[in-house]
Amino acid sequence: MTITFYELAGATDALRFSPNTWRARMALAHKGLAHDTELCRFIEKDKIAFSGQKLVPVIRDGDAVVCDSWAIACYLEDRYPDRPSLFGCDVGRATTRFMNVWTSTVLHGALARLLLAEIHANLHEMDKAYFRETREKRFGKTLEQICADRKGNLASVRQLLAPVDATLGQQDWLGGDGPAYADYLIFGGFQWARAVSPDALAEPGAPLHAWNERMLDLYDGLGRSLPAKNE
Ligand SMILES: N[C@@H](CCC(=O)N[C@@H](CS)C(=O)NCC(=O)O)C(=O)O
Repeated sequence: MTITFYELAGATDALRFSPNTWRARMALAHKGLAHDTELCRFIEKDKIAFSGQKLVPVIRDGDAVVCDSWAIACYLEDRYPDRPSLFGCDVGRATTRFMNVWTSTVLHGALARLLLAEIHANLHEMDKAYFRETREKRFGKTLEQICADRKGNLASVRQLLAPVDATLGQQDWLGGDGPAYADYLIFGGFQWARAVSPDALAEPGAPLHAWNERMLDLYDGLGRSLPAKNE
């Protein structure tokens, strides 16, 4: 039985910019699970109505419907225990849960201030009005105001990533000897930026930069299937 994976795309089908769906896509690849992909744009909520909510990623695996990237990672780990582990052990799952909350709130919040205007420019026409309206309501400012201080916003993201860079100076992967879900959490943010931003999040020569190149090489270069804006 094949898993169906529901995810977002932008102006083109190849423009899979969503950080949360990248987490799930990398988790599926880590587990070596074949899947079909169904693309939805923001306003195509009817395509995921069966899940009872309005956000992606969603997976359907036989009778199971799972939404939310963290719930999907935990589902895959528990449903496919004989495949490579995403967390290593229960302590690994518990500490990775902290990273899930940190990336989803602190890191993604800072990345949103850096990227929102560029995301808007790279959306499918059908999504542009919806995206502008919902994000401007959320932030209480126009997209242009949110993203006005581009240099400052990039500096804030780099400052937040400094401890990640320091960690990767001591070990090749956040998962230790090999990639794990902790790596996919940070990588989701990098893919979000790769899709739309001319700025590189990591400075050339930094451990974080070398790590991102290793991440892009995983699973036959899965991450590189997303065209980069800054190459
Ligand atoms: N906590 C959820 C967040 C999911 C989420 O915010 N997904 C975004 C794409 S990255 C979405 O579907 N947005 C649709 C919308 O804003 O209408 C997760 O980690 O899966």
